[in-house]
Amino acid sequence: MNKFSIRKYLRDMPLPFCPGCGNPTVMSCFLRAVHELGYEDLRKFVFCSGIGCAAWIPSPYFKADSIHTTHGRSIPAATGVKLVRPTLNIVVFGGDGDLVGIGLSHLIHAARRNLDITVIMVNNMIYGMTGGQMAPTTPFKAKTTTTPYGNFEHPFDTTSLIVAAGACYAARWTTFHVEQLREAMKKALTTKGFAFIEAVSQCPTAFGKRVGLKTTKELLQWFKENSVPLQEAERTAEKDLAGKIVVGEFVSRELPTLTEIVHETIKEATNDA
Ligand SMILES: Cc1ncc(C[n+]2csc(CCOP(=O)(O)OP(=O)(O)O)c2C)c(N)n1
Ligand code: SF4
Repeated sequence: MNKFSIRKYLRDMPLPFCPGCGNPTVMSCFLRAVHELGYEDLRKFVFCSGIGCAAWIPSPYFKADSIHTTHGRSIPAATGVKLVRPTLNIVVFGGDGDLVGIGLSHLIHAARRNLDITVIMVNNMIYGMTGGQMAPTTPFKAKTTTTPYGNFEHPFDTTSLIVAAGACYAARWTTFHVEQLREAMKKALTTKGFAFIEAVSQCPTAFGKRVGLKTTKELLQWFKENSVPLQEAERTAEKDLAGKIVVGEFVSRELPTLTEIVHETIKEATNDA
């Protein structure tokens, strides 16, 4: 295998992320995964993203075809591309606000339909790009610009939700766990069916400074100290998991995909006609 060079996959443009942001880590894990799977370029991929900092990971920086949609609507665009170009790898990148705030129903239904795409959700627990408003993933009691006295609500366990909706592959890691994140991305990309990765990631600018974790180092330390492997979490009382990040592979299974069923149905209907 050739030596990994991130430049091979990127256009020559400066990235838009703040210093210490987790998005470049997620980007680099993904491109390494692509390299280790033997792709010398991104010609076999189409990337879809909505609006938000994480949505800038693929577009326009990847040397690839990409669709930058409106906020929350990346999965409907990905659905259309996959149905008409079933042999391409369709990958959605988005923030937690994009995918489980405004875009939640699309995400659940894509998992239920077993749409054969990979979704990478960068969960920085906040609306980063718009300045740090509370998201459906913001930890209980966390201070944000819209919850200055602390969040009243409990966050979604998105990965478990997506498993329950029918995904074939789902895993959660943090930007502290770069090797596991890259391996999970490789599995997601080689899964037949709906694959979901939750990459818990640091936003020092809009999240960290408000919750008293001012630097990237402190945020990564927090991820390290509060992560609980899934097998251990299964033996732990629910109350002891409050505020913890359960990490690991939540599901890996094979089921017929939407594209297979749609194309099979078209073939049957055409033969009957
Ligand atoms: C329909 C619509 N509503 C609201 C917005 C404003 N908006 C842009 S990005 C965003 C949320 C960004 O948060 P997230 O998706 O978590 O991504 P991050 O920036 O944290 O990576 C919002 C509310 C918009 N662009 N369009
Ligand atoms: S606001 Fe947060 S998520 Fe957005 S680029 Fe800056 S550090 Fe990253």
